[in-house]
Amino acid sequence: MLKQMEVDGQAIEKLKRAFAYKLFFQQGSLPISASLNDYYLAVSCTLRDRMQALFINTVAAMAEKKSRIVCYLSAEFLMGPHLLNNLINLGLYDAFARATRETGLDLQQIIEHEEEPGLGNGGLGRLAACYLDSMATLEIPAIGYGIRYEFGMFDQTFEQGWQKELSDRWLLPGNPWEFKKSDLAVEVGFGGQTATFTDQEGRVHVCWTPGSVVKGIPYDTPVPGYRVNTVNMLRLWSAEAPKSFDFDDFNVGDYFGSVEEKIQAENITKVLYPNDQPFQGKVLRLRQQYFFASASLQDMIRLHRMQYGDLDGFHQHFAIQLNDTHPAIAVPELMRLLVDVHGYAWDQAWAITSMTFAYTNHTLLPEALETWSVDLLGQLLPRHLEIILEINRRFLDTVRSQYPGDEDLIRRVSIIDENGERCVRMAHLACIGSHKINGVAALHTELLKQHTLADFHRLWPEKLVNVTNGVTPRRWMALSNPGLTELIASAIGEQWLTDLDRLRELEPLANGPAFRERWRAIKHDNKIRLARILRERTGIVLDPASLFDIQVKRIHEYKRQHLNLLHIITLYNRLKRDPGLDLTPRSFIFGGKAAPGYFMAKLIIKLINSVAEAVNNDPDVDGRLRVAFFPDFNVKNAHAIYPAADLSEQISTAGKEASGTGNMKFAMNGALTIGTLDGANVEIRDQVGAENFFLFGMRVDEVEALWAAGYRPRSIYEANEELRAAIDLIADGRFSGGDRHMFRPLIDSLLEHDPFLVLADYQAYLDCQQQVGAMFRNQEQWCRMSILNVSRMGLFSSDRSIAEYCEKIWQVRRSPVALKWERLPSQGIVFPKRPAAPRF
Ligand code: 26Q
Repeated sequence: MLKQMEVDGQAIEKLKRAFAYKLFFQQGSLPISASLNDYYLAVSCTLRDRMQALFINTVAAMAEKKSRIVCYLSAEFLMGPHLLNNLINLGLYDAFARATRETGLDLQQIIEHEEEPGLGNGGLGRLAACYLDSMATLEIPAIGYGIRYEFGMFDQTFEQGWQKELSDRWLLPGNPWEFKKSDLAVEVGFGGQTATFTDQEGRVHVCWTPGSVVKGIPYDTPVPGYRVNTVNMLRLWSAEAPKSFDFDDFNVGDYFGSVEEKIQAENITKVLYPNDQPFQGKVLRLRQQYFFASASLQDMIRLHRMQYGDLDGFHQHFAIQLNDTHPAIAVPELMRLLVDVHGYAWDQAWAITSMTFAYTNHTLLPEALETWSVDLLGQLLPRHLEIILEINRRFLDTVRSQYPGDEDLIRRVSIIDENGERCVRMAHLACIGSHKINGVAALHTELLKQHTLADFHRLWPEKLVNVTNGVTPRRWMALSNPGLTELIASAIGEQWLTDLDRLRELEPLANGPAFRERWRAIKHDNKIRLARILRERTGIVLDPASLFDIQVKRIHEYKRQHLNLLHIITLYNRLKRDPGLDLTPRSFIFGGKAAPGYFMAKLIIKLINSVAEAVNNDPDVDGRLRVAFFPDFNVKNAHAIYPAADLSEQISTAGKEASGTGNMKFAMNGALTIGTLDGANVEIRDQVGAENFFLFGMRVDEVEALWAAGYRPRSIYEANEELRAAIDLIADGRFSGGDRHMFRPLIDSLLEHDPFLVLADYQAYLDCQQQVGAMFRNQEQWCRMSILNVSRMGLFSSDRSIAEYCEKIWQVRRSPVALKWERLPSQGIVFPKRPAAPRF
């Protein structure tokens, strides 16, 4: 086990008493009647109390400091289970394991009981969570601001192979990690109208009278860094009606009208929209975005005014990072607060605003860019529309003076899209309102410069920078792969957990047969663990000696799960044709959710399950191929999946995946990658060396050339016999009980348009997979490559990403927390009449 906090026998006794105390007074239970959930809550609250002193000290230090605080604004935070993560970061695992054991409890079972808060869709939300972990570990004063959805990401089950969505009622068992701060509530307005008036000095002011008001209540969750005093804060906003009942309405008889208003208000934070990528302009979504952006800014402004009196230096004290355009409405909101509410002149307000914000772009898909209808935005936020138009007018004036006569450029960069229904382009608003814009992988940033944001890059060549994504090795190695973590620690110590470049020290060990043996044994154990879980949940039995070939991520056509399927069906055809074929035994494992309204993605899930059914039960296959869909892929399930992979599937069409972060989690856990030159795969391959990476498929320039030349997928189908056989097998109803219609839309899409070039990359993928299969037979060589992959993953720690954000964008430095308030109760507190410092 990793080095732990020194805890003596007395401390263990205290912990044991604390469990009993929590169980009795908080849960109202006795050991004989307590449920596992009671124990989970008792243990979690005991740990939470032990974080409290650090939390209070960190927050007090923030309030006193003159340095900048990073505010990470994100509509999603996919935090994963807290208990084990917090035990590891605080160094208290051993103490808790011992104290629970001596109490007769099983800590592992309690940890397993925790359901995660699924407050995100996938990559973007999980990235925000990794960044919170790294900011705390690097002792950066930071607050994550977001939305406390009552229903997070749906739970996925299958009915006859089709995805079914179940609501995620994550708050029902009780959330021991959050603190409700009712006294820090704010009000957020919607609708209504604006009016202009002139004051005695002849200055023009605008007054917005909202049509309705919603209360935002913050809930704070501590975010402890790894073995440091810093415990940062995740502050999530929940919407409530300002009054529990509008008795005026009640009295005049509009009972339902008043209840309706209350429901409307509380609906704002009811549910997470479960669709990423293709953008849909639902008004509730815009309400969510404005609600949390406004609440968060009001919170910062309150703090700033308490500490400094005015807002002149706001940008020096807060660095706001916009996680994609979802919180971009914060740009006009800060302008409104500065100009309308706090009386700043436009120019000074704009200087403060544009020096405060920075914007991270996460997508290259044009259909995923957020645009809101001008009419809709004007109805919901009339004052913000005026401000956006004024920002645009001034911006376009400067562009016109720089490029006179270039009206085409004006049309392209304008915040308002005038083609068809007038729309607000949120990415343009974010770019104009920020001092820095970043892409999330080197290739992605290059493509932003060349295409999506080319005009902005020409206008401001310094603004667009790259910060390649990273993931936290605490969760994605120490927590989820304890076996590998211990082996590495026994070889090179523990410092790599906060300095991931030190994994390089493993390189020479790749040549040691004994070390390789231990490495392989750990992978084997992890595969047994995953196989056991899969058998319990699906009934499918996997052979841990087979090659575990895994693709887990959201289901999307651009991610090409169907390319993976075509490979499986081709192998199946080969086995059927030649039952004696000498094939490397493989287990194909899929996982991931489809947006409930994304028909093609749901059809792909059905096809995976149908192929699994056919392949797994065919005696000719004789266990050499197995296919399984791991239901309900989420952070908790991911803990068991990444460590068990031999092969990581990263096969998106070149130019479509902004970065990917699963690719990093797999490689850190010793999987080899089969991948295209897309997103961060490019940098992963650069790091591990071309000889340790299975590359295939078209590059971005080849993709562009193919589209320019005219692409006819049907001609590829006609010319490639194995491809034709695979597609025909689906079309003929082999996986749909003879039904030739079921998968027709998928087949038609591939043959007629194939927007993601599945057929164009098919043969290259097959050839590459052939090499994978052959290489896996040389277990010594495979293991050597696995060790080299891990030892060269240093770049992909989120600590490195955060260090880059600090240097290139935020201009903040490490700021260790001194413990002024050790254990308040034991020192006896003297309550001052009024709080001396600003309250968080
Ligand atoms: C927008 C408007 C309305 C409703 C939903 C949305 C929405 C929600 C989530 C749009 C997009 C998302 C999520 C996007 C996402 O996860 N992108 C991924 O971000 C990762 C972290 O940078 C990258 O690694 C992935 O490549 C990228 O796809």
